[in-house]
Amino acid sequence: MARLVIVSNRVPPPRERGQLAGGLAIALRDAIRDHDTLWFGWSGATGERREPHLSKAGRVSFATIDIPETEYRGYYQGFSNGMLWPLLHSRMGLAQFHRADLAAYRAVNRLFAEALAPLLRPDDIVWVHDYHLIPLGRDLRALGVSCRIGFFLHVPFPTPQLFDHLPQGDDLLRDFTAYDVLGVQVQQDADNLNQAMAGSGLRGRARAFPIGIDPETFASAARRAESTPDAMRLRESLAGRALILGVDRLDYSKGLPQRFRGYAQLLRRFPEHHKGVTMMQIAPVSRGDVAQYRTLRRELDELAGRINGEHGEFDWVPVRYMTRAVARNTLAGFYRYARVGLVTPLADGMNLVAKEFVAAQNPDDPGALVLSRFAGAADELADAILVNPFDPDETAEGLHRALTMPPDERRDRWQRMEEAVRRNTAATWAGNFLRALGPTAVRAA
Ligand code: GDG
Repeated sequence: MARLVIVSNRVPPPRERGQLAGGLAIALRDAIRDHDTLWFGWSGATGERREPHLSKAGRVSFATIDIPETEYRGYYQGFSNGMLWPLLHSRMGLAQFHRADLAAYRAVNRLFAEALAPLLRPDDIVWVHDYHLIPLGRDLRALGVSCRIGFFLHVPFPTPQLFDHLPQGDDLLRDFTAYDVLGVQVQQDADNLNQAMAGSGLRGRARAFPIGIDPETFASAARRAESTPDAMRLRESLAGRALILGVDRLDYSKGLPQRFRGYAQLLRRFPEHHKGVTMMQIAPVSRGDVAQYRTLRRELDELAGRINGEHGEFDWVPVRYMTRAVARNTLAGFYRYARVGLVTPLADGMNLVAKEFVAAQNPDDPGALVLSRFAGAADELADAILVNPFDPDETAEGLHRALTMPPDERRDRWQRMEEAVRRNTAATWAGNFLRALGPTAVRAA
């Protein structure tokens, strides 16, 4: 069987390599189990060293490289997260373009290619991940690499009209042509990317491969977590109030200020929920070194304070808001205990939180999901209460509906959502992609 080569900006940190716990690692676990695997990416360090750091854990070899300090900022904070991230999430107003950043982005991709090419064998199957590494395939081809190379974009792709704002965007579209398989999350992203490519005279062959989770593992973690001290403390602290739960990296694509306003609107328009609900938002800080993220954090601090000031009572705090991460198993227990999952990104490739929330529910008394129709997950989870997150009143109405939904309807909707989450798991996703990339890439399921 061919060797699988995974390339991503971040690779699992050394302490997680034995058990491969992180997001992408979980999604790729079955594929990794079936193959000798090389995982290639950034070491997390900056420096001038050119040779990769090599290590091995079981059947997986890791090769990581340092990025020169001078190029790191332009590549990572600059072009990847300061320009591409907002653009791909249709937030051009937040984007900052500098030619020097684009040059650094291209230079780092070439560096990746130069370090990776000598490690490759002709029958390897290479799978490149996400927007940091769009040019990598073409750079590898330029170095004579002939093996099969696929690319998966985890984030959305905007309309061609929006993408057209990117200076030298044509060049990036051409980069996509180097890949044998081009995967995106949902059909709308595939259509957008293919149209953008057609507009530049290129043949786009992007296809949708919606990512999933490992529902069994998540459900059993949630069942176990129900009786842990943390879950019991949460339950006690809520004193019978219904929990509305949000879990997101602190990122402006996740629609957090709009969500807070939606919740405030619930309290204003549906006073019967006063003292009957608590919203808890878990929002671990990410990309704290990018200015837009610091601004967002201040805005949320202020909004949470204002809602609590305006609606709170001496024995009721309407919003609980934490910027620290919670352990994964604890999180699973929180999902299970929540009456409502509130997932309202303004744009999201998929959104795994929505799927995790569904997987974690108690089948006899499942919670309701309020979901943005702009999350890729809305395609598969059509039985959620779908809302337009830009309208706080719609979010408030969705929350009211979720809080007052009869148990039978809650169960019916949840059953259909749970089937969808089980139908398309992380393993199905990786299997489908690798099968498209090469007939011998994975064993038939
Ligand atoms: C990108 C795309 C696409 C969050 N807080 C904590 C925590 N999390 C975990 C969640 C979930 C993951 O982080 C977030 O995944 P999402 O899919 O929701 O969002 P992104 O990070 O933006 O991911 C997205 C994804 O790639 C996969 O293709 O779905 O659209 O943007 O697993 O549970 N985990 C723990 N503590 C926290 O406080 N342990």
